[in-house]
Amino acid sequence: MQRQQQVLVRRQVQHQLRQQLPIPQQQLQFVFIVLATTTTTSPTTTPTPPCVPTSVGSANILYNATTGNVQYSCFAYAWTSPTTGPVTLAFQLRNDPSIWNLDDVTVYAGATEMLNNTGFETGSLSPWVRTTPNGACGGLAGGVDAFCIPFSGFYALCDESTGCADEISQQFTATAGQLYIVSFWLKSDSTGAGMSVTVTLS
Ligand SMILES: [Ca+2]
Repeated sequence: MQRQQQVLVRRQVQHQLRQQLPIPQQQLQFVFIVLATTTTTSPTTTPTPPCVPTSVGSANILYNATTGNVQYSCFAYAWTSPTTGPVTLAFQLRNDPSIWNLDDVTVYAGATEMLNNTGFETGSLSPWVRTTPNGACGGLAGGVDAFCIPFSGFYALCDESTGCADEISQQFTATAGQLYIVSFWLKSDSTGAGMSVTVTLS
């Protein structure tokens, strides 16, 4: 039914209610239909990030540190893609004294999640990939294991790369000028020398 007709029928119904006149069956059905359709609209709003995003423009480096927090900490960034095409969100992680734990990695364009296996709840790494841009390094490679400490759910990614950082990444297709809200939770099992984390979008 056209909007003008809907308004007209609604006014007629309101008028008849005020006058306490009997409402024709057809108009009553319309009232029920309007009530039913207005209560089943699904939300399409952007999810609220778990912490306030830092605006980074189109910078490639979102976060870079040589220390870590033993409690899970929230990180969020507002990033605008300078290009249209494949973009890689990458975590370069080195932890000589202990282990990095990473969980709930999300990239939202409006209400659309761009990544898969964001909380590692499949129990495996895919479609994230582990690469070694800094050489073979030592220690245990980044991966999803039962001993990783989750922020939520049952699984997380953990990384015990020593001597140099290995890289965990996932690609998505970006649109030039689109704003993306990136967020993740990160913790280190202990602090000390020989730790680094670098998060990039490029
Ligand atoms: Ca998880």
